[in-house]
Amino acid sequence: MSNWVRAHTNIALIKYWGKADEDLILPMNNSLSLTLDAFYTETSVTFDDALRSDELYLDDRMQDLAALKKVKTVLDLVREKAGITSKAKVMSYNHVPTAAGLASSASGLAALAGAASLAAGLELSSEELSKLARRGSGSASRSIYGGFAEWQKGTSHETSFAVPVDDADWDIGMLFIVVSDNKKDVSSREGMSRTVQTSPFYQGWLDSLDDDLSAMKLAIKEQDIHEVGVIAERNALKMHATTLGADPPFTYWSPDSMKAMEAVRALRDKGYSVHFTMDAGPNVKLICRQTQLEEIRTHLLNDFSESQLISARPGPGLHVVSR
Ligand code: 2P0
Repeated sequence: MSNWVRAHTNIALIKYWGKADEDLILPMNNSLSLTLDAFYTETSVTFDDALRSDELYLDDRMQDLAALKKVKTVLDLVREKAGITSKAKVMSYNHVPTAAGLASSASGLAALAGAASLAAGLELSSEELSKLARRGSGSASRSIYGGFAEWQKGTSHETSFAVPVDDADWDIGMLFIVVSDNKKDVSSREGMSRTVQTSPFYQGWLDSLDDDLSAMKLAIKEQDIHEVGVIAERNALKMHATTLGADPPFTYWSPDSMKAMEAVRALRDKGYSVHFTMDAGPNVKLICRQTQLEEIRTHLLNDFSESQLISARPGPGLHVVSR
């Protein structure tokens, strides 16, 4: 039997930004995402009495202790649940179309939660897997499911997990514009923590979320690509605005991010229903009709190269694969 588990990455349309509990990874707000076919991680875990410490191999390269930190949190929880004391060897492969820094902790930690629980003989429900993945990385809680998923913030480990919203079996797609980044990184973990603690705009972000979330759920139910895009774009811009108010201030935008945003606005002027979202980095992700992905990509080739433009469609949830 194969012990390889695959999880696909997800992009939030209503963003997770800020923790109420940094140890348990309880978020300040609910978030809602679309899982995509284009990027995924495959992972296997082997518990082995002969190992003296946990080992993590990413794309066949052994990782250091810093990279092992999130992984160890998930492994420890699985060991505790299953009554296992042995250390683990974790093998993980990221599948991304370009070497463009799109490797995601969402797919990585979701695949790990699946692979570690499988190796330990635990038969966990999707809800339990979502909680386990969350402890590694918040956004991973949503990658347990295909299509649209909502991470319900909860107030404790037991009540904070994602649930499926819609299988996204309709005319929606995403297009990634991969742009260069010459700036020093602020990790999302550091960025959200600094924003919660110091940005006077953070409360405004929180106050606007219920409206965005309920409008988004209605737009998904009605399969309204225009409204989904409008709400996702305004939600992302509000999230990014909070970082400018932080102390010290920071932004994830690069000049090329703004060039990509302008290209999206120009496509709208041509009549396309296309909007953008951005995460803790300079890449811009377009939300549009799946049936117009290629047409939109062709327009964007005027401003960006082939390798900068990656089309994505809704993808599946966590599943076992043979390798
Ligand atoms: C999201 N991001 O909802 C938001 C939008 C980035 C911007 O989830 O600290 O890597 O491991 O819980 O999950 C990135 O945060 O952070 C993220 P941790 P994670 O997709």
